This record gives sequence, structure tokens and C-alpha cells, in this order.
Amino acid sequence: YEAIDTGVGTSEYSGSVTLGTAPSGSAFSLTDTARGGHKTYDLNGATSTATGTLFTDADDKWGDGTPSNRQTAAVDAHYGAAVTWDFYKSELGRNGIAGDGKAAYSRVHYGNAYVNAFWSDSCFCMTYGDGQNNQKPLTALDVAGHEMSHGLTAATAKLNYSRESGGLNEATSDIFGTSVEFFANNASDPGDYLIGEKIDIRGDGSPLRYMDKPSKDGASADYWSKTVGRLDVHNSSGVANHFFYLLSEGSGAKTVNGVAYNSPTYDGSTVAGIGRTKAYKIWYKALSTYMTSTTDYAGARAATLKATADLYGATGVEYQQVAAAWTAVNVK
Ligand code: ASN
Ligand code: ZN
Ligand code: CA
Repeated sequence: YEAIDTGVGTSEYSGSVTLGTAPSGSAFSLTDTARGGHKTYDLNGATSTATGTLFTDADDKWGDGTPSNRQTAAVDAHYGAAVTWDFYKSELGRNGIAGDGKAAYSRVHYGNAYVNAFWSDSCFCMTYGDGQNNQKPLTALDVAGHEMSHGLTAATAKLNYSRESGGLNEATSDIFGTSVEFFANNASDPGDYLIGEKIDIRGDGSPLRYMDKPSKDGASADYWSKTVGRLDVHNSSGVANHFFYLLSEGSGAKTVNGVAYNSPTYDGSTVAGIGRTKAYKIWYKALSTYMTSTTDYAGARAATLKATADLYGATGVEYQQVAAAWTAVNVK
């Protein structure tokens, strides 16, 4: 038995949040006992594979919402891991990344002004840089959900990180990252179909990726073509991100949580959204049951159709719209 404490954090991106913490001597540490014991560590600028120093605090009140307080990035990262854990459990019926209740861990303050975040299967951990000028740590909720979901893919379909399977690997992380953001229902970071809108990676306020029309980023594919697998995996992902948007919300113009979208289709066809809850359950079932390391876009269509038949039957509107959404992104 380990005592469970609830700390209070002031995050940079998600407002005031509760944190899973544990007693550490006369103080507390960022150890989320209710979620496998997930811990968050301070790398203090290191770029090594070291674990770092576990965050501790005397009064269990963490961060101040600004990046100059070094606990703040840890608050966002620890919160993001907790929400993702809860999303897997309550929405996907999964006990942690590997399904065995084992926690990963998070490392923040990697390098100096490092503008990226990454999952490593070797440490079963995720790592975050502090962003441009050390002002925008890459710890926003959708990014945390994205990185943790690379662990999920590695534990399930093991999609190879190149060509079309690599695009599907990246899209899986965007799909669950966005789904985690919606699931959190956090007023400071409402759910959207944008990836990285909080971390200002381009310095002009634009998000990193757009799921309703991926080509809005200037590099991603809206539709499948036989050369799509030559793109960087963060751009060939566009086809599946677009599929997920269309399946969730439908084609055409729509406003969700105050954000306006306008999602086109390859052939001018119409897709009727079935809602994101069914859409992510279908994606997860396909990922964990039917996709393999070499699944390509044609295989993803087949896998999601099988998953849909398992979950909702082969004659319902869900099956019909999964087929329609793939056709709308030119995956026949
Ligand atoms: N942040 C990037 C990602 O998760 C790191 C990478 O390119 N692997 O996709
Ligand atoms: Zn990724
Ligand atoms: Ca987002």
C-alpha cells in the first residue's frame, strides 16, 4: 500500500490542475500512484538517456504557470500523462500503454531551447524540450497524448516508422492526442482538430497540423496517392488524420468548440460524421487487432472496416461511413 496524495498544479497550458503525487520524506514527489506510479523527472538541460531528478515539493503546490518556474513544464507533462492514462482506461478499456498497468515516465527540460518532444521505447518514457527561447515547453496536452500514443502503437500494431505505415503511426498519435484533448474537457485547452496549437512551434501562432484539411500546413497530404509514402511520416499522416476528421465530424463546414473547420473530399462526395467517440474506438480496435508493422493505407481501410463490423455490425451507418470516409481521402 502506498498513500495517494493530490497535489495542485498551475500549468502553462491547462490552467489549474490536480496532480497525482506521493509522500517523499516530509515532502511530496510527482509520482502518480493511481496511474501505475507514473513519475516526472527534471533533466535540467541534459540530452543524455539519464532519468533525471524526480520532482519534489514541500507543500504539494506545483508550478506558477510560467516557464521560468521549472516545475511548470512538469505540471503540464504530469497532467498530460494522467489524462492520457485515464483516456486509455475509460475510453479504450486499456490498462496503461502496454495494457499491463505499468507506468511510463516523463522527462522535462531536455536540452536548451529544444523544440521537440519524443517517445522512446528503450526507456518506455517520453521527453520534452523547452521550445523556442525556453518559453514554450512541448508539454501541451495534445502533444503529451501524441507522444504517449507512440508507446501504444509500439505495444500493439508496431507500425514501421517509414512509408505509409509510418504515416499511419504518426496519424495514430495525432488521432489519440486530439482525442485526449477532447476527453480532458479542460476550459483552458478545449478540444480541437489542430495539433500543437498551444506550443507555437512556428512562432506565428499557427498550429503544427490540421486534421480537417491537412494541406493547410503547406506540406501534408489531404488524399492518398501512390507517392504519398515518400513524404515525411508527419505529412503522409495527413490522409489518416483527414479520414479521422471526416468520420468524426463529416465533410463540409462545421464549428466545434468555437473553431471553424471546412473539410473537403477527394471526389466531392459527402461524409456524415458518426462522432469522435465511435471514430477513436474503431481506430483503436483496428490498431490493436488488425494492423501490423507493414499495414499501408489500403490495409488501414480493411482493418478499420473489420473493426467497425466487430463493434457496430457490418450493415450499419458506422460501416457505411467508415467506407465513405476512406473513399473521400482516395483510399479505395
Ligand atoms: N515529436 C516527434 C514525433 O513524436 C518526434 C519525431 O519526429 N519522432 O513524431
Ligand atoms: Zn509523432
Ligand atoms: Ca489540439
